[in-house]
Amino acid sequence: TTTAPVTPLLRFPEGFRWGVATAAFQIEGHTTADGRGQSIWDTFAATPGKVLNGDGGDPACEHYVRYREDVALIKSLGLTDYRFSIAWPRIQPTGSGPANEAGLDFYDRLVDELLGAGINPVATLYHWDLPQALEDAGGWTNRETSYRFAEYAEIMARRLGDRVRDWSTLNEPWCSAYLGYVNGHHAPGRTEPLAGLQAVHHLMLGHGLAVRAIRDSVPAQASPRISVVLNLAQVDPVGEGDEEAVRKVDGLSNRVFLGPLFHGGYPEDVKDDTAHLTDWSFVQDGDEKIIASPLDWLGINYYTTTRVRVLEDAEAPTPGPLPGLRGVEQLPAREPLTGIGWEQDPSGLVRLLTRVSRDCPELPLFVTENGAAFPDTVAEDGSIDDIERLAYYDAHLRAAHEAIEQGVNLRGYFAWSLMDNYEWAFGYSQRFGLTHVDYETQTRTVKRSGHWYSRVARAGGIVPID
Ligand code: GBH
Repeated sequence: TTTAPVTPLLRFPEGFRWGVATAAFQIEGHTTADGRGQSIWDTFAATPGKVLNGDGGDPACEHYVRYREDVALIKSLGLTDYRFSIAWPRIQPTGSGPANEAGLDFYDRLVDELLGAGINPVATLYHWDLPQALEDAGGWTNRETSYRFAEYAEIMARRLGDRVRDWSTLNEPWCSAYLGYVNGHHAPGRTEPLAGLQAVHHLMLGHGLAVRAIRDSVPAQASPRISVVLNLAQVDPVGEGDEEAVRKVDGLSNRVFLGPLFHGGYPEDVKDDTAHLTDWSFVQDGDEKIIASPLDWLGINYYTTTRVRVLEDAEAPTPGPLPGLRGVEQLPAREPLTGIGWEQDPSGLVRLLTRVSRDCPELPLFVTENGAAFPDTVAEDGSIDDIERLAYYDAHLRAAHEAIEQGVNLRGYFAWSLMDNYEWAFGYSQRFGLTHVDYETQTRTVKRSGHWYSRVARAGGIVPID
């Protein structure tokens, strides 16, 4: 399905990694197989009104039984890396206690299949599927969850650490904390601003504990490369005088994570901005040191951009997911939009990468997700001509290249996603895949964007749109 490599228009550095990403709940299906426990997303999806059309984690892409075919697909695209997540409830059905062998065995087989195909596995431990039993005990608002997460990390490092080198602890703690506990758009669907800040801290504490657990538990010969994946926001001011709005939104979106990871602790201005909600006494002595455990790389997920301005009334609450935010107006998305309604701004990726690079000069960076949803049309001959998605990838890869030229230490790029899948609160209505999935037949068909991305990966750089 792919043609011979061509000379790229824009060449990426030697050794640049070309990957695709997925997440367990979005692709696996078979949600009750082999002793898998219930996750907060099973509960949420089964709650009327939470997910479009009441869609749940079945069938998804039935990857749980089709993983061999999916690995072969990744191989056929000529990609170097596959970023996937492990479903905690398959490993510990209630979030604590002994591991479920059948669950471990699935990821064992997946990793072996990848290695056999010459694809580097990049494993994420937590992509939002918290065991429901832990949520029943308070979820990420409960400090105990951080310790449970580290135990789970240890189980996985012991089991896969001889073969998996690249680990991410959390995917997008911003989403877990703010969509899960502040605006309730994601599981567990709570709407308590204070809970959102507690969740931030317990996610980050869990991250730090997990980093240590992985380093302590992998086999002696293994040298793990450990990371966290953040959906950092590119925040721009509407005009002069709006810097204060940028500071606040950047604080709650970005620096609340980057601060304890790389700069010695939670930013004072973020604590001040949220003082009406909490005195941050949930942060205990020593926690910030644990969160600062050294990382080998940072994953950044980028989709869109945000413009903000100050409100005259600095105390006026700003509706939305950022806990306790006041005095800020977020502007509506501008054209061109993707099919899910998010603004397209490739230049925002350059600004974001150069900023993080200035912030953390030595740190290797990866774009761990980037992509676009559009409604696809399957032609008579079965082909999918998704030129809008292809153009989105082309523009964002050019942006990534531009960032590298500006000195950013960008080591790889993962498209979201390998295939159409369960898009959370949007159910199966939004398609992000380089590969089309027919949910009736489970047939995978590589789209025009997927064929193009395959040529990009083989060429080691951007190739013409044919
Ligand atoms: C990622 O989330 C997830 O990791 C992945 O599982 C998911 O499928 C993928 O992206 C696509 O959604 O409300 O208009 O201001 C990304 C979540 C998307 C959250 C952009 C913030 C802001 C858009 N982020 N969103 S808007």
